[in-house]
Amino acid sequence: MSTTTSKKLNVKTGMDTESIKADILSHLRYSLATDIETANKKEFYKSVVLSVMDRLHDSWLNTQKEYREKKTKKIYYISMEFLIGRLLDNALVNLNLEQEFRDACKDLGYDYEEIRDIENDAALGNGGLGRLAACFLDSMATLGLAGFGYGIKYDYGIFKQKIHDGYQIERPDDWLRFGTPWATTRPSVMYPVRFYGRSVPYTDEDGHLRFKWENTQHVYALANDIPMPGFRNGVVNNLRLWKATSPKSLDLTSFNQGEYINAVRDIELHENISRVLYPNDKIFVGQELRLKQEYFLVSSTLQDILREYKQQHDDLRDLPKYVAIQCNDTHPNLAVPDLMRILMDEEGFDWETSWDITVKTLSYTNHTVLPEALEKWPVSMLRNLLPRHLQIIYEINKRFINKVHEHFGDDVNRVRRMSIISEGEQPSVQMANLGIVGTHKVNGVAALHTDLIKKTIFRDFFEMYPERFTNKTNGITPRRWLKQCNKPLADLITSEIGDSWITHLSDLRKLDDKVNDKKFMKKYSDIKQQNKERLAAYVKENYGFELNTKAIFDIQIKRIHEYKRQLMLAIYAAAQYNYIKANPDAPVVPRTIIFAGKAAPGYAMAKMFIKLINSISDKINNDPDMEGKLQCFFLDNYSVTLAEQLIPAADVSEQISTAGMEASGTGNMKFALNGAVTIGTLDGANVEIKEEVGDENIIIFGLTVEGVEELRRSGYSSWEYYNADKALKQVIDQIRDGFFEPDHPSLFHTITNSLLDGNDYFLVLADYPAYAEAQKEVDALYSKPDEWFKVALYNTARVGKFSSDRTISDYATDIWGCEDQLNKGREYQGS
Ligand code: Z16
Repeated sequence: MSTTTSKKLNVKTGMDTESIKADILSHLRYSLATDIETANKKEFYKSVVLSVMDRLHDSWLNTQKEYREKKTKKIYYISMEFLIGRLLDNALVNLNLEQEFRDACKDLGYDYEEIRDIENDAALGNGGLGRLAACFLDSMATLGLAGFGYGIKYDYGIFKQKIHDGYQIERPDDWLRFGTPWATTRPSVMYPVRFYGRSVPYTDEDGHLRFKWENTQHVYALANDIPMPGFRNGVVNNLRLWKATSPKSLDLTSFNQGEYINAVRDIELHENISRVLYPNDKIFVGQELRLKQEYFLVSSTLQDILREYKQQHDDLRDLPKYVAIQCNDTHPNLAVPDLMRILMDEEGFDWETSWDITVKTLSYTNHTVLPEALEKWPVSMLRNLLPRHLQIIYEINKRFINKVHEHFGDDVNRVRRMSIISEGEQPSVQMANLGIVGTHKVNGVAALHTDLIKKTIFRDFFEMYPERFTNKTNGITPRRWLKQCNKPLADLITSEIGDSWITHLSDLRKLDDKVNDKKFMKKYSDIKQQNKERLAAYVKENYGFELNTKAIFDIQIKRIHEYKRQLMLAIYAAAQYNYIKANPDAPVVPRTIIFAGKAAPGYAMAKMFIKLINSISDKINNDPDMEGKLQCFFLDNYSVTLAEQLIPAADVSEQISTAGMEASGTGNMKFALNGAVTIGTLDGANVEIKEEVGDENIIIFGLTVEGVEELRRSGYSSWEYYNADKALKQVIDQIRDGFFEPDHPSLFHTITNSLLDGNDYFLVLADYPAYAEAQKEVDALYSKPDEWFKVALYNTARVGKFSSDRTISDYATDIWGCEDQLNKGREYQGS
């Protein structure tokens, strides 16, 4: 681009309020064919975003140009989920244009907050895994890494949750109904993705046996790009989301009328591939449409990567030097056989060369040890849908099993455990095994989790390939999870220690000294109170319910799952109710317990937990004896945007999973950063949070991983715990006997049966007494506000490690081989 054009563009995309106003007006008129008098709020919002986009486009193009010119190594983060949430605040914070846009809106007669709230969340993810991908994009751009996200542009994101009579109801999330101004469709970037057909052998000119994948059907993947700006560094990376479109070459002239209508109707069938996000969290459901989605993502992304690569390089054997591909969980692991297929069938390489390139280019992240979550695609389904890939997988497995024999001798059980193909009634492809064999690095997401995968699910593989396993403790972006969502706290911190923390989160350690600064501590605690009141106003407005802002705000927000043990907090709430009823004059530390989270639509137990929480809440909130002492509330439709309101208002962060089951958790980090005190088990990243904040500044309780193992081995009996704890027994009896649901007294039997006759797999009863004790510690600490806020501040000050900037630097160094790109002078140095 010549300087003159870019100068001209810069005039149009000025950084002052007046030129922003002019652009908003111009977009109303020339992009949306309306004007300030007649536009509605949605149109005004769109014009605002288009004006923000104007201010990103030069940097977006320049960034890509620079990567091309410098032949920068590119990092591709492939993920079925990107839970990016709203983008407006984030873009303005990163461009440093918040005030200007605020003023522009105001001058044009709109309140910025109202406009911001028009935006639908881009909720293209289930939970932690998808949100992690979003934080990583923010950090890659902020660190100036050439990092690109690749995913699917689902028409429908995670379902909208409503609560009817205490039950979860799912509604479609039609987030694209009015389009999104953030995504740019790129007609020039479209690839065919093939399915079905068969693998046909032939002999090439050199007499080698080769294979062709023939008679396939195809759909097209069309690129939609969303800009990912770094924090005030001029970098704008890209999130490319693929939309499925039908083959364009329908020759409609040869059809008679009926065939024509049918052909047009069939377009929809092709487009169904990118229709909807599967709403399952940690349960593998072997649906063919999901497998199609996974291959659709992998195939289009690899075609795009290789096309780009070939424009700049001529030898594919250098691919690992210039490209790193990270698979977010096993969902994109068909990249292993697909890259092999491309290199052999299309590029003419032999097996060994192709394998070397593939393994060195790819790496895979594991996010859970729960066996029911691991993907195992039936061989029969793959044979039908991707016959050539299945053939390659069989060959990978054959060669791998030979290596296993070389390494371990004839150990049939080990071979059976390690085989990529599991034999049996329904032979299937173990996608995790494929990921370990076919990539150079496998990482866990917290220290404890990585230790566990080495010792349990991937033990055999660890013994064979110890150098492949590595830990990369998760992190969160401080831009969204402090600067944006908790502006009062961010401003206070900046006024005390400057703003370097925004990109160097460990600088928050400078706040350690402030614990004895009375004036500072007053401001710090006032901000928490102000955030609680802001949340209370929101709840009042949307639910007509009045939160007691003098109470401890005790919050558990995450997907509903048995292992996360929302049930334990619900039991605690009921036990507090019973205690207050029995001791009306006893002093209690007031508490407001808040839950939010979605249950997978097919997960009956999790849905029953939601109903139980709502029934207990009704009992508590409608009893005048609880007034000023206890409240319990379930907020519907948990989302990134809701988390941004809840987390800054939390006093207590509930992180109470059964030890060994939560791979990392990332909510735990967001709460600690915003000055909530964690009550938690020694699970996932809680272990590392404890190391950072110090034992006195976190409330840890319950069984450890070893304790859980030992208890199970020695013969756990939940009945013993039920009989041993009076308060616990009372609550379980109440749940079982219909106390919370008198019109349907047996409603919760599935829950109580799983706790008692089912022997409580998640050890809720085993941990309950320790949990109740820990909650007493919470009360005691909260009763001494000075002590409490010291602990809270130590949390804010000491969780710098959990910035996703640190996580990404670690990936860059140990997995992606692009550490040279870090800190190339583009980073924000503070002001
Ligand atoms: C998910 O969100 C996670 C794991 C998984 O297998 C599937 C989904 Cl949808 C979560 C983990 O539960 C959580 O502990 C972790 O922090 C997060 O992934 C990111 O690694």
